[in-house]
Amino acid sequence: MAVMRKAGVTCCVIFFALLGPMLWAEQAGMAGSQSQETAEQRSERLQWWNAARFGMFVHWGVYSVTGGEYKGKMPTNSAEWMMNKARIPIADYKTENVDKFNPTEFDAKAFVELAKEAGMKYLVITAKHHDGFAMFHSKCSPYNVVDATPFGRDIMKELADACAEQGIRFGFYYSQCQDWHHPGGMGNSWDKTIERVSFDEYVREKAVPEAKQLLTDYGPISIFWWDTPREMSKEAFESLHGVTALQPGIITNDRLGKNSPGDYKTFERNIPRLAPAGQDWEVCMPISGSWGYKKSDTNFKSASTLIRNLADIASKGGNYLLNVSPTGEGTLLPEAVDRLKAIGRWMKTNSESIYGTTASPLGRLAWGRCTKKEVGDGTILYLHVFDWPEDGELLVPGLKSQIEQAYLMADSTALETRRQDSGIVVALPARAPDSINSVVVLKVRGALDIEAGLAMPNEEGSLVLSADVAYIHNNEGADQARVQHQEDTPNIGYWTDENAWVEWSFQVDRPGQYEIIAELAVEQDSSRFLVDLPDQQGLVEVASTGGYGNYVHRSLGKFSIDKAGKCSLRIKPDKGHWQPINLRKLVLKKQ
Ligand code: FHN
Repeated sequence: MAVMRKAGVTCCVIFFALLGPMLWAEQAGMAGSQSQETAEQRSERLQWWNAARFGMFVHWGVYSVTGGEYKGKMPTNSAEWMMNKARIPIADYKTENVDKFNPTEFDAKAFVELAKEAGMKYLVITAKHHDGFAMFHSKCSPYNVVDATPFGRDIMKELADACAEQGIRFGFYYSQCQDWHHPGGMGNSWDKTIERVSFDEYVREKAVPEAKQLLTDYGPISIFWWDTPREMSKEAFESLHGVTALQPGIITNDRLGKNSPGDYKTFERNIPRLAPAGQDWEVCMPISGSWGYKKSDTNFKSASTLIRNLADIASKGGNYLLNVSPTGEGTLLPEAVDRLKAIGRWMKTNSESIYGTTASPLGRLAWGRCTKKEVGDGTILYLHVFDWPEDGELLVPGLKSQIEQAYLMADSTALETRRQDSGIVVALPARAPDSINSVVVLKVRGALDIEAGLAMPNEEGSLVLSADVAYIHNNEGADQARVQHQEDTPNIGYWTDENAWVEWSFQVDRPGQYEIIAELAVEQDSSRFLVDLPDQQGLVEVASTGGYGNYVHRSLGKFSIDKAGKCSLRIKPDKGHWQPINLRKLVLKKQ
């Protein structure tokens, strides 16, 4: 047995690591408009955003003239990175792209109409991307769409006006650190003609004045979407952060500075398997492979993927910011238009199951996803059925509540429900109304009564209790322990608090002896915890596995379970002998 050290040592290290973002958050709060905000005011400010669930992201810049191609070569990255990847000198970028940017087909009104038709409630567009080119009439740099291109129109103004007219919330993307054109901007290491000035000078001369202008001259701006945070001076950070105060009520993302949380967390391209605890969040994702228009990019996601992504994200309480890429003519490719229209058709029938919903109260659902709305003293559950059951029986596992009404969202057909031990069964018609995602509406009377997802034994009688189906008793987040992901696999981590414990409920078909094997990682020394089953408890000590990323399978011993039926297993830190562990799963092997 390894010599045990006081748990506090490891806890402190992790705790300090967690303090970083909090300090930045305080700093950010001091500099910004929302410094004195209460939790209630904050949730009011984000109310529209949380209800929206679906927005349009637009990456549009002068790189679209050549569709991401430079002198016959197509760099592998997203098209908006063409200047960087092909190491294009500023002078060449001007003649090849800026001087030729003339998207005469662009129609802001029609563009916003399409976003609206798709069911999107907000639109965020690249006012300036890393190439440093302003897609608006910048007052501080002639390197902008009005002064430097044959087009000569302020695209941001046209879109801001069209959004205001059509009731779509409008936001700007702004690349505050990378600017491959300004001599103080970050990122351009290839153009040796640049006579360097400091980053702070760039922030003073360009980034702050441009951000100010965007937040002053373009009407109500609902979102400011910073990108690619880098280390910067406190002055630079505060001056950039401070400008957002120009628009009271504005919402910002988490990409202004390193460790600056903004109002919400961003995920890029991928949907997290589990929602981040206690945070607002958004997934941004290109409709095809590239953010900016790229001629060679035919990698469009299917309408089915996009519709299911939207339901998946909403079922976890997040927003979907779906990116489109206008061409050099100012239009979207038919592939993108078709997909937006397909989403719009689905939303026409089903948007009630997306807008204003919150995360699913149910565990993992084999057939699809669930979103929820609280109405009066009841709850509506929207069951997003991706895989229509062949036997016509849809099991809502763990649901115990009384069902007031059940019907198909597509045509209001009433559906029969019945209760069984494992949950509520909804009787469905033979054919799914929608092959991609059919929504079944369940109106539940009174408070929701749900039994945490019951893990079921496999054919050999073994049970797998994974981190993502555990119930974490962490006093609503006050005690540290939560589900996180490493290499895309969930684990219960940040378990720095001896008061936090976890519990699984499962079904036992065959009572008897079970060996419990844990997949876990322990950073240092050893950690002791209680394995608590109804018929047997045992203190177990596990030695260090060499690091939080070093997962091993360790037997925790043999335990007996005397009765068949519902059972629960708890893992509780042994106070004073606890070192944080990362726990991926327990496997209960029938002996
Ligand atoms: O480098 C950019 C990229 O071009 C694109 O704008 C995405 C959108 O989230 N953000 C950056 C990478 O994180």
